[in-house]
Amino acid sequence: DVETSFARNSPLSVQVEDDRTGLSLETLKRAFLDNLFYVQGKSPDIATAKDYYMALAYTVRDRMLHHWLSTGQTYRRTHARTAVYLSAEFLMGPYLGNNLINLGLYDLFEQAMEELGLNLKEIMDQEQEPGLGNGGLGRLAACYLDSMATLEIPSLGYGIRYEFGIFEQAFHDGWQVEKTDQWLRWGNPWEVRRPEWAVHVKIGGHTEGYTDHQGRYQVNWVPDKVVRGIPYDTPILGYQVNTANTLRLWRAESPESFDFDAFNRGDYYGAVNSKIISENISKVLYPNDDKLEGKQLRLEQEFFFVSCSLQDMIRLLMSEGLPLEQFPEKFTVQLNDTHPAVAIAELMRLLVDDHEMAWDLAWEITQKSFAYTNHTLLPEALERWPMYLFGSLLPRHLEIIFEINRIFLDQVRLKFGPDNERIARMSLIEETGGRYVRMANLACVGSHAINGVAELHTELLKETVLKDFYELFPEKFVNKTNGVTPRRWMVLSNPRLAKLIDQHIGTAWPTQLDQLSKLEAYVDDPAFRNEWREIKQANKRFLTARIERLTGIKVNPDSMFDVQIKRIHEYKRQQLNALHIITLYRRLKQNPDLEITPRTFIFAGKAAPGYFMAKLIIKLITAVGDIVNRDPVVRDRLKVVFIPNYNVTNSQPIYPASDLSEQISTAGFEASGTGNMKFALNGSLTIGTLDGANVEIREEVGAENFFLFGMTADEVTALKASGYQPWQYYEENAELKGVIDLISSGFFSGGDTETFKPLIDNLLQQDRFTVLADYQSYIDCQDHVGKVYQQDQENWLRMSILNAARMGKFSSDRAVREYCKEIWHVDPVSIELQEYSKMVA
Ligand code: B1H
Repeated sequence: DVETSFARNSPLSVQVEDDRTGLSLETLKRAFLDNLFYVQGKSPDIATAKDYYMALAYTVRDRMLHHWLSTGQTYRRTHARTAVYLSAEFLMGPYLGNNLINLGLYDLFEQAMEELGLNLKEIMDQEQEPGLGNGGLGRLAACYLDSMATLEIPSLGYGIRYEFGIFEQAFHDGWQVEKTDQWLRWGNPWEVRRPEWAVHVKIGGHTEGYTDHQGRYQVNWVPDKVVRGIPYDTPILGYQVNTANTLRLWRAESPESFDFDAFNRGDYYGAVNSKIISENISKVLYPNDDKLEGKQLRLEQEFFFVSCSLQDMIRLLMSEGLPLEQFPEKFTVQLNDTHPAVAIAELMRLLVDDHEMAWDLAWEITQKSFAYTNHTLLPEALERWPMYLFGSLLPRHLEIIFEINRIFLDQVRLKFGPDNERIARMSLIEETGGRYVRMANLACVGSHAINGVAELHTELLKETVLKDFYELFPEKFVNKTNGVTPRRWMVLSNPRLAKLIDQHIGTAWPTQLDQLSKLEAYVDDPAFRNEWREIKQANKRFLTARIERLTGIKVNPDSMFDVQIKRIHEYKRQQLNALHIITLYRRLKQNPDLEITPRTFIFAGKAAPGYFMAKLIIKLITAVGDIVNRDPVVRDRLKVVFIPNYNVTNSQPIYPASDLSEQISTAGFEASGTGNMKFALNGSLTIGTLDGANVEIREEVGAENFFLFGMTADEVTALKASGYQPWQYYEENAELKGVIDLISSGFFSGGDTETFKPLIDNLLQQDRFTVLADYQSYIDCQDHVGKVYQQDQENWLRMSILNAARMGKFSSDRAVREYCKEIWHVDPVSIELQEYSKMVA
């Protein structure tokens, strides 16, 4: 151990700590200044805030490397069975604060910075988060990496190092405008480029059959381009353990820096161009959440990172001296939705073509290796690739998929007889009007386990989109309700509440979240209740200041903070929330002295750039805000704010400051939701439908501590089957009619009646997400919410405490433990820090 006693302020003290590892206050300060000088090349007098951030990040990273190298060495030495998470998205959020928390060094670094006249939080604010995901699916991957490391599960995350992550959202005249994300502009101190483990990925071309020297028929894939994948590794620390796992993201480059053929022909620009084309693959994240964009480049991205990752796994296997047949013992591979499902065909190709393995053995290995998580029932999100497109990029994979399909459909016929409709539905190839490769079908056939992300979602999967597969493979289906990491979503983002909890129930709860139930003992304790209330107030004041800085709007921290933060989507029904705001506004206009609960409506979230209706919903919210926030009749009793550029960084101060969590999706459409969990964990109450994980949250916290409204999933289905006519709800509900008419009149659009017409027409005529049918139930429920908040504050507080106390189930640790036990069969491996001298090969 390099720690030595250190007499502060003594001129005689001898410093034997290493600046790269030492943990004393003096060493941390010295190390920080050293990195500022030698890594950033700055002296303190000319250093910028970004320089301070970089110097601090390197100082923290230096203290992670020992964990990281020891972890890798232990896994190699013990041939540790490893859980691989394959995901097109990892929405990691800022690393600095999280790494300090997980190292247990947050307070120490805070003090070190203070002694240097700097402020840790201000330095943390400099970090540009890697926005390598859209929303819940990408953030779930990040929470699972945190939990796997904390549970000491050997694991690897594989994905794409997008140069441009999710766009930055700005506003122009109340409309969303997109600006490109530049997260790499200032450099990324957390990653290490590993060119020595680069791999080649073939794309396009054709296949050729030949007979090998043993007389066996083989196939050779002759591509028309090859790209190089370079891994960039980031250490993923567990909380208060030595484990540091790896997130390995691939960047696409050209195999040589020049196309030498073109170069020799004197075509310099052509040569450089081929490099640019290769690099396109990892250039930008597709910004759709829950919607497929059938673009060639997207398929190239999916195949690119999958092929890189599988080649890398085979390299790791062989480097441990293990035979290829051991692949499913060494690795278990979780497919995060179908985005990486082409892995099933690619592993078959690698085994059968490149490693000359017999088909049946390769198929056994493949099925044993993969498991598939479905994240959505929305038909528009189900990936299907036009067959010609798929075949032109991946000719060999299409052949392999045909062969998998031939054998699979024989199996279907064997079980169900000649049921042609069933066969048409289950085929890996869709042939009804255009031919498509169905990725969900491929994922189901090629995996040994299939899971949904909340109980209701898994049941609906079995009854609807995957019904045929459930009937064929009932044993493959399991539920794995999502979870979130309490380290980021409590310890880091709500330090005041975390401290209060520590003082009452001890400090084990961040890794044993069920212990929060011990808080129930304090629900009637006046001192505890008081502190709970004051912490919420303090968090609200902090957010109030932030809102003013970001939007210029002054909100009242004593009003109810009514919050809906998530991607903007019609099924999530931000428009229903807007209808409620307008309802309250009309009531005030009609009766200015009406007693209402003062509320601040807080929205944040991005709309996919090509999703017109979502952008129009944003415009409606900002337009309503423009009127309501200024109208003197309102007397500041209602405020509407749209916090721009929702991302992990900006979300962290919002959950702890919320009173009411809006989880109002049409029942049956939100697979799980994870924001719902972050709110309740931080003591906000939910107004919600029986959708996704809301159902289970309500079960845990108790029906009396949850504001339920709206139709059930079955009722929604039944209403639609009976011929839903939304305009009838409009005709028959005077208040709803008044609200809709006010929007139609141009009241919120400067007299212009065209702006919101598409939205209104859609609600009255289509209303796919039954907004009008749920309107009255929502309004009644909101009226009740307002009453409880205003007139029964003691009960509200009690409900808030009980919500947090009963959220133990929703830790991502619980979810990961379930995956480990029931799908992956992976056990923890604890890490002892190695001595460097023993790490020499
Ligand atoms: C979820 C997606 C998604 N489900 C396609 N599906 C994408 C689909 O880029 N694409 O093409 C991107 C994302 N994301 C979300 O997953 C669900 O809507 C949430 O309900 C769920 O909580 C989350 C995590 O399971």
